[in-house]
Amino acid sequence: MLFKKIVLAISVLFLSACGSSNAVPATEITVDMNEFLYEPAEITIPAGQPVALTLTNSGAQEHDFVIKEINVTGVEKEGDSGGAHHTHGSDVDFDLHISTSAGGTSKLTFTATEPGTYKIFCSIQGHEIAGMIGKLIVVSQ
Ligand SMILES: [Cu+2]
Repeated sequence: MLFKKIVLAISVLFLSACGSSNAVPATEITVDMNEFLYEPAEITIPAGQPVALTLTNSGAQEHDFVIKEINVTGVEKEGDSGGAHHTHGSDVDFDLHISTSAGGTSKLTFTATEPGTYKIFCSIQGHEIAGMIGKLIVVSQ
């Protein structure tokens, strides 16, 4: 349902951009983080197109957004609050990772190249086991 709306929004944006540019605008998605969940916990995005993920943290603790293994290109981060808080990994181990301070906002832009279902989790100690997990679904176009 949400994905159809996103596709429609992209189509409208693309049509309105016709003649001026061939660039596909990024799909904009906002995910809120709190103790101890992602809202929404399930995100569906198109493969091969840029996605701009805005992560807000309405909680009282720092949270992060991690996907351990995913094929991505064009990764850009804004407002990453990442500190040395990781208990079972680091940027080196994670294909996608951005941290957001309590009350803060960060932005992660990327293009997922392989359709599939990927697990999202918070790498801060105790959060994943407390239920802070989600699902990223990448669908082919
Ligand atoms: Cu967390």
